[in-house]
Amino acid sequence: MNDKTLFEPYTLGSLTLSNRLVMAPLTRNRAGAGFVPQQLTATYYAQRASAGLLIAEATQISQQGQGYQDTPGIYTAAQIEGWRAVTDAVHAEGGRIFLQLWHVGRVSHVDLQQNGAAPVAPSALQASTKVFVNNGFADASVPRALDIEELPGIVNDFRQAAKNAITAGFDGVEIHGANGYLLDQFLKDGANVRTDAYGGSVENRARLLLEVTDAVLSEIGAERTGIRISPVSPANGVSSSDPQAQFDYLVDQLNARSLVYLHVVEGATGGPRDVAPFDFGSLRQRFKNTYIANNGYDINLATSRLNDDKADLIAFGRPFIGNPDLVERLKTDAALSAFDPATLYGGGAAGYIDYPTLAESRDAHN
Ligand code: 8OZ
Repeated sequence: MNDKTLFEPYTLGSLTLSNRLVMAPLTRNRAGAGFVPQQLTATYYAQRASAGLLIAEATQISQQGQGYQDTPGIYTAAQIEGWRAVTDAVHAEGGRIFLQLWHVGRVSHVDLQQNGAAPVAPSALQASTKVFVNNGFADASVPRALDIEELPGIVNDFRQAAKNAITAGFDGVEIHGANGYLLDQFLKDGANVRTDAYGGSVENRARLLLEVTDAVLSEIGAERTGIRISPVSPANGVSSSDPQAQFDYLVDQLNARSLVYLHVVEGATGGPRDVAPFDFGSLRQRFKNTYIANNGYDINLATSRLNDDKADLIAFGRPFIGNPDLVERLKTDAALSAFDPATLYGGGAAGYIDYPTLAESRDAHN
């Protein structure tokens, strides 16, 4: 047996990661005015820099791409500057950090859009989901279908956001193709009933995501471009009649573009892994670069999937919230701390940067 562990270094493109543990992107709604990341956010990520790779939270590429209050952006000079403080703090701790590029599509609210406009979507079908806005949860607004002439603008917003992320000091970007947001809405026929070149067949539904990928690649290079997908997740009200055919095709196309990694939410996002029949091994086998597995992992499942060669890196999400030193805790078989759900979305330092490391909690007791 080759006995791979989570705690050995790993080569990702041109980067050496200190271990195989990835911090999954987590939405925390703590951006300041102008959707600028604050110093608190630099502290939060620097505290977690012992992960082999940090994937910073979903970050909108434009105002149109925003779906929740106080999420950060990467389309203004002030946002780039705010993120620069984050990447500097992480790099000073020896960490590596990618930024997740996000357009929410129909998972938004008129109060978050310019001049109260309707959110945009592949088709004018309302998402059955809630968004966090005006300090509470509200139904996602009824969207309008994007005109085919608007799609190049969205592709260009992703391209510019990737460029901005590199300017801000990120080691790379992750295209958010998961969880029922814009690119996943195009992929899945429960949300996409278009009759043009962007709807209908498996190839047509993948077109926007692949155009975005090509634009990002041409801007920053394949070695700095990863992608996240969630083939069977019902997150934010999406559904697909043919997920295996759709994602086998998509992953073949992504593989041909030599993206640095494929990050897969295996099952229902933040929920059961076995939500629907799906052969994730097929994606693993089709994609020759790094496969990052996510969803409901603990150390035993992580180790067994690495040893069975089902994944190269394992992404943990929520356990990182209450355990800034998650790597050390897993390595030493220490107890994990729970997080406070009341401070998950929004607020300040409390429940964000005040979770102690093991060593800090021992000191506090002495
Ligand atoms: C939780 C709350 C808001 C957004 C995702 C970006 O699911 C998110 C998200 C998660 O990918």
